[in-house]
Amino acid sequence: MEKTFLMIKPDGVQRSLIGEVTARFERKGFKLAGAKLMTIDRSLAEEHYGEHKGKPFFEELVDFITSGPVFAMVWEGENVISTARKIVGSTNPQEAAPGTIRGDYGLIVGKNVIHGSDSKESAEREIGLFFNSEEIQDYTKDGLSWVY
Ligand code: RTP
Ligand code: MG
Repeated sequence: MEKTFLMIKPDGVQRSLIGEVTARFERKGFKLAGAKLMTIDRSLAEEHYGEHKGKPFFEELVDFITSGPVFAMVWEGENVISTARKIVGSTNPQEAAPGTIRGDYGLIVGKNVIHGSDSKESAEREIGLFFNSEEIQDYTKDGLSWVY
């Protein structure tokens, strides 16, 4: 099953949005396969955002993403990579549609609450950067005959 990497950025953790954000993916029906609160060091930040190296906002982006704890997650489901990007919304919260995470909670592009992998290749790369295989859970939700 397809997996994606989602990460609540330091602004989202500071604003106590972990519950609000994770609830949206749970309600949608996706499955949480891994999660941890962690602080990213500079080298991991530079590797994660390597595609943006040299851009004018790169230093600010690395400063921000290493400024406090993030909540890193792996989510699983059919077509989860592109569907999660729709749930996340446009990069600039001022352009993100209401109903998306960035549209509902974000204010400025540099502090846009959450990261989501943008392709299958990015998802695999980012999951590998942030999680060991033992930290990814493989489980099913069948057999819940006591939930209705
Ligand atoms: P992300 O990687 O964090 O999920 O965001 P994204 O795909 O929607 O956007 P991306 O182009 O990958 O940009 C990465 C992050 O860099 C910051 N940014 N600042 N000041 C600017 O013009 C600017 N452009 C991008 C944003 O925080 C964006 O999420
Ligand atoms: Mg991106």
